[in-house]
Amino acid sequence: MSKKDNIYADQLEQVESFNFDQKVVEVFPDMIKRSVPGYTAIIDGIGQLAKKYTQANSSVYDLGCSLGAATLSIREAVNDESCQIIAVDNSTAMIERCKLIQSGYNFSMPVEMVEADINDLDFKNASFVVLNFTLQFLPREQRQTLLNNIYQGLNPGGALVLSEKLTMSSEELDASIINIHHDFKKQNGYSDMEIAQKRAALENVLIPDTREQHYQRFENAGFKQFDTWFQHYNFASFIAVK
Ligand code: GEK
Repeated sequence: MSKKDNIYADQLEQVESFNFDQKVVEVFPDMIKRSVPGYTAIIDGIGQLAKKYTQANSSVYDLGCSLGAATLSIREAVNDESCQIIAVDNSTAMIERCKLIQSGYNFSMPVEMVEADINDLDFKNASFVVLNFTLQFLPREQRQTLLNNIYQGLNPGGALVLSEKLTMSSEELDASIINIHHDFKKQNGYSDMEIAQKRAALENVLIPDTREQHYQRFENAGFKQFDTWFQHYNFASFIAVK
């Protein structure tokens, strides 16, 4: 059981920019479930999609794996010892805890956990790649290059799953869905102050794009087939197939 997320419960004199440090690691499973609508359904869906797209003797990548929730879902669903999962995160605190968690499960699919910047990876023989709420934390100018690299490393028939917080297509709609998302957080026990301070911490750190921007990047990278397979409020998950 993860500890309750109280990071922004007290009034802070100054709200620092959000980063994935030890404090966040301690409460991460609670934080992400209470903050991201549809998170559990997406994690389950990633397992099912992995089962469909993972090819024998290939690699699966979980990019920005945090504590490895998607990795676990894939390991459980695919359970093929001819494949390997490479789970990558550039936060030392996250990857250390991820190693501890993954070692507690005994699935046949080998998993390698790597502390690295996902921009520096050389993707090879990949059949399934996951970017579950990670791309939104990269500077915008790095996003297309990463998608290009993933596309180049994917085998034909392989798939990328990309989950992101979205900006809606009009300002009015965006404001109204953001309000509904804040209500979702309130229903999950966050106070108005916690929501406001977290929002300030994520300013210029989590930079959401529109669905159209994501679709354009898929197209630019070379993907011919892509669609939204899940959406809850302004949180969506896309699949793109090579
Ligand atoms: C999940 N996928 O539970 N290189 C490597 N890792 C990065 C980089 C980078 N350049 N930038 C950010 N990260 C997970 C949830 S959380 C999303 C992903 C959230 C990592 C960062 O350290 C963090 O662990 C993760 O991306 C984003 O399915 O907290 O909203």
